Amino acid sequence: MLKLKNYINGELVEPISGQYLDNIEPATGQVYSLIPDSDNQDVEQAYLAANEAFKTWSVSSAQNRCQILLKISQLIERNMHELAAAESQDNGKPLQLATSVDIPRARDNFSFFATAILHDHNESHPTDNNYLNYTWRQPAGIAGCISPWNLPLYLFSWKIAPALAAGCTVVAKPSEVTPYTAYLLSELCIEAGLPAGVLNIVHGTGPRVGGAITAHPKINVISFTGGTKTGQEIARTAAPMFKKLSLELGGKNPNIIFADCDWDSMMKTTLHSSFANQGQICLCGSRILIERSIYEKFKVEFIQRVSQLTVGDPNEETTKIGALSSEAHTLKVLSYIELAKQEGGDVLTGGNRMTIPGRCEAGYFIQPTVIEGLDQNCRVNQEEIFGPVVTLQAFDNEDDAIQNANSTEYGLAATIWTNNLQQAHRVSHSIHSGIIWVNCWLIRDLRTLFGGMKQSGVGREGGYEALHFFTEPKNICIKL
Ligand code: TXE
Repeated sequence: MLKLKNYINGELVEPISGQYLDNIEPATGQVYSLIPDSDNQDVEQAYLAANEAFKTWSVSSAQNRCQILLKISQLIERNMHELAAAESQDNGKPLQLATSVDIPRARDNFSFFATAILHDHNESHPTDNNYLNYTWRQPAGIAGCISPWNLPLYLFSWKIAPALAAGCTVVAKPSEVTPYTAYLLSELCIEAGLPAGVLNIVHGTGPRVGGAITAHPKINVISFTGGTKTGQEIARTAAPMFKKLSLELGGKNPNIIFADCDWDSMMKTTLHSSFANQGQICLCGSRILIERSIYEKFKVEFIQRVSQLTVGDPNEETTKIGALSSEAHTLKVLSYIELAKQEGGDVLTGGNRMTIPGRCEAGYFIQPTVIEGLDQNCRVNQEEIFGPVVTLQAFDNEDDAIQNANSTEYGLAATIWTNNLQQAHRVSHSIHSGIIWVNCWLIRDLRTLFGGMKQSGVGREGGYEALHFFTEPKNICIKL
């Protein structure tokens, strides 16, 4: 059976304890590889390697870092098919989605930050013509990058690429639920000639490996994407050590549909924003708020189209909805569907676990599910479900829509559908979310900020902000 290894000091190594965890393919429910069950000893080895490598990597030229990161990007492109197949097998997502979104975006993360460092700039401020203040940025140190299972290589590289580009060295931990593409990336880094110790990848569980990274006194920058509860725990550990912290956490995003919207475009994109990646994208619009005058029309057409989405083997080209990431997560999502019924909701379509005959008989599949009749304050409309489950709610006017949209503890993203320009701006300004899409969804320009408000996290990533997060800026003031 395939045995994944840690990537420490430029080499693929076994965990010091010799212990391994099962890695399960969600579409089949079968163990298909073993992953290192690493602990704080492995994290310490990774730290020592990163610390040694920092001496040279942090002062190497931008051109040198650019060339190596571009090489990694090119190798991802060359291995696109293998990486997409690994991502789909590891995570349960349709192969087509991994091929068209996840892996190309991982490739682009490396090429974007590789070239961004060539164009970065710092500020200077002459003061009364007597003094010159300027900002001097240095790599912040050893970065700990911890990523989740929903977009495995995409989010892993989203953290690692800017950290390496900025001159940090890295101790990284992919999710233990989806470790495979991070392992393949370590092979590509060796092939690309990334110097030993610049990137170290330690596999294992959250509390043992992620906990050891967060608690390590010399790993002074932490970039984390995952659940809000985990984010709180990381913040509690990191705060007394005053670590630099970026937390990209959950969402409960509103998708606000006004009556004057472009219907076909809205309907097509809303299907996607509700159920892409089985609803396991922190940016999915899980609360669909619809202007009352079009509520019934929307409901009828949406349910009809949702019920036609093909749930099935991620390898099949026709599959739109693949498997959920794990048995535990599947049970969690199903428990929310039960809770919705207890809270008075009507399941309009879906609502059940599915068995896919053949190879995927024991996999983790749930029908795409649409629920109505729930109060905005009930748990199903307040808590992140992170699965193929959306709720429908009607609103009477703009104020009503804004009030409902802002009614959760989360503030990651929102989508607004309207052809009224003033309304689009007004509502965008009133929604408490870090990202707002108007008449579109999931468009990412790597130059733009990314991140949430409220319980969706702290720190914005994206563009030069992401590079600068991994630097320690100084102001230097010189008398002229
Ligand atoms: O995430 P965790 P889980 C949400 C979603 C999901 C819930 C829990 O609602 O149902 O979070 O998912 C590592 N110290 N999102 O439990 O545990 C862990 O090993 C340091 C939203 O899978 O937060 C993994 O590498 N690290 C989301 C990473 O944290 C720890 C994506 C994320 O796992 C740790 C995923 C600890 N104590 C889930 N415990 C998004 N925003 O995209 C765990 N980890």
